[in-house]
Amino acid sequence: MILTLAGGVGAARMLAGLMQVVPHDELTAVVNVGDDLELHGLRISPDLDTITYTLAGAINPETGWGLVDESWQARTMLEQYGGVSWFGLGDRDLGTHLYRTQRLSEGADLATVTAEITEAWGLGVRLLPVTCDALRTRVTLAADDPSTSEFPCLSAGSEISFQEYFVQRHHGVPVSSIRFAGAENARPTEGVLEAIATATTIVIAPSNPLVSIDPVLVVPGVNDAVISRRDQVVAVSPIVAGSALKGPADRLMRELGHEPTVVGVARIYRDIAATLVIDEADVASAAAVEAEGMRCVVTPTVMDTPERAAALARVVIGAQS
Ligand code: FO1
Repeated sequence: MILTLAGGVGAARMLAGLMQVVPHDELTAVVNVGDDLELHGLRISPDLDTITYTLAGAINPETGWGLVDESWQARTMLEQYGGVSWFGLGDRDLGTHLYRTQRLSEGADLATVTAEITEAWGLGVRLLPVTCDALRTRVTLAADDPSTSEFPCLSAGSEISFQEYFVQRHHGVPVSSIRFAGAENARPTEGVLEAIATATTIVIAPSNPLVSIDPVLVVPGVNDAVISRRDQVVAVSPIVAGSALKGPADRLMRELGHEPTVVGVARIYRDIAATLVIDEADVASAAAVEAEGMRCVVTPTVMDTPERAAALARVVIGAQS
């Protein structure tokens, strides 16, 4: 069984590549829930949904989130009322949140509901939320946020939710710290620790190390479990030539004191992963990565076609030390 520690878009592409190479029922993903939010009384799990929709071939290609062939009637009504519309919920996507919210209100846990949703999409891959307990990524601003006239200006030191940072403020304001509220009381979902213990390879997807992978590792028991399998852990750098392919990973790394390079990524992952896979653009840094105590594998890591995602998946599976 191949286990992937997963955030959103980068992880979805990695899993889509692995699906071409490995039987679907041999793939498990432990997915971040720190991006989750409650809005309009609905429970929304962006990373679980982005992975589900991508693997189902139903992701909205323009945005990288939500569903293809989407309509926005409900959002238009919200705008008409002056309701909350900064977080875009399409009419089809709303069906997912309505179903999840109803099932959770009936007492089903997030793992059960996720299994029902992936089953309905016909996915053979097992998606496990890292925890079914409340865990939310919170971001403290390093500066006043003048970036949005339509929302209240926030002063340095304000703490907001991940989605208020990422979407409402367009991740356009510097961050001074991140915390994962609820982590200390969160229990790993049933099956997570066993999957880590029994996987033949553990892939750390090219997701944001600080706001997608850390909130997975922070659930009590998970980090130690991954460390105990370090030789089988292969991380894929989300940073290519000093930049993130999507989202604010490079800026966040810099703002939180990490070098936004593959060496910076190596320093973050070296305790839990024996191997780091970096893009050919960073080949000159391979020796510096190895100097951090990790094996370094150089290969194309930009998964802009299914063929490239499958090629990367083959390298990752074959890369463990
Ligand atoms: N990202 C945006 O930039 N703008 C949005 O309006 C937005 C809505 C949205 C709705 C459902 C969903 O599952 C994801 C959504 N995202 C949106 C992406 C979301 O912010 C994810 O957390 C990011 O992809 C980071 O993981």
